[in-house]
Amino acid sequence: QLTRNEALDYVRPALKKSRYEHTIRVTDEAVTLAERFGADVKKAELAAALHDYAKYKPLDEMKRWIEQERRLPKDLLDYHHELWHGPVGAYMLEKEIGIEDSEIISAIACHTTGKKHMSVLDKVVFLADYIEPGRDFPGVEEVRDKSLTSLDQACLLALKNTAVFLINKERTVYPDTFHAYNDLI
Ligand code: DGI
Ligand code: FE
Ligand code: FE
Ligand code: FE
Repeated sequence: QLTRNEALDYVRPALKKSRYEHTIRVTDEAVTLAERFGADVKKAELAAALHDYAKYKPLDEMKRWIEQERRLPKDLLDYHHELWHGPVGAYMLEKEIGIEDSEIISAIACHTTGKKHMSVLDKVVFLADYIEPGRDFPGVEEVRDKSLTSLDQACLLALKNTAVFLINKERTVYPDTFHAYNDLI
């Protein structure tokens, strides 16, 4: 299995400096949350280190992946391309460096939107990405407070904030975000 530093070294050239620094903070946060809520710490660390790998991949390349990889949901193409990097990154990493742990793949794939029946590992990576210390959007402090005691309540609040934010801007909301939300209510 890949080490933390091997994973970080792999993604570094694919990211901007600020995104790489975000990745390190997410990785540290994911380890903390995994220890707190009983997820596999190594898997959380690896999934977090790799989660934004595809963030800057060209849109046409990501589009091709969605069209050609049968496991990728085709409806992604009907939603904002900002949502593509999680699912596409997960399968690119599987192909490129042989990440084949389905729990790690899942956590990377759903880190932006969430999904129905999220595992503890999925939630840890999703939440770490939302609350890492570099984030300062409205409401994040309340999610951080909840993350000290309840993984589910913290994820629920994060999902709620995101959905409300998108709705207020009259942007589309990917159905998995609602599925994740409904699941936690
Ligand atoms: O890649 P990061 O910037 O670290 O964070 P991310 O992967 O969580 O991306 C979050 C962005 O995605 C955020 O600006 C909101 C946007 N977004 C667009 N449509 C949706 C969405 N987020 C969710 N959860 N659901 C959507 O439908
Ligand atoms: Fe992301
Ligand atoms: Fe996120
Ligand atoms: Fe991220």
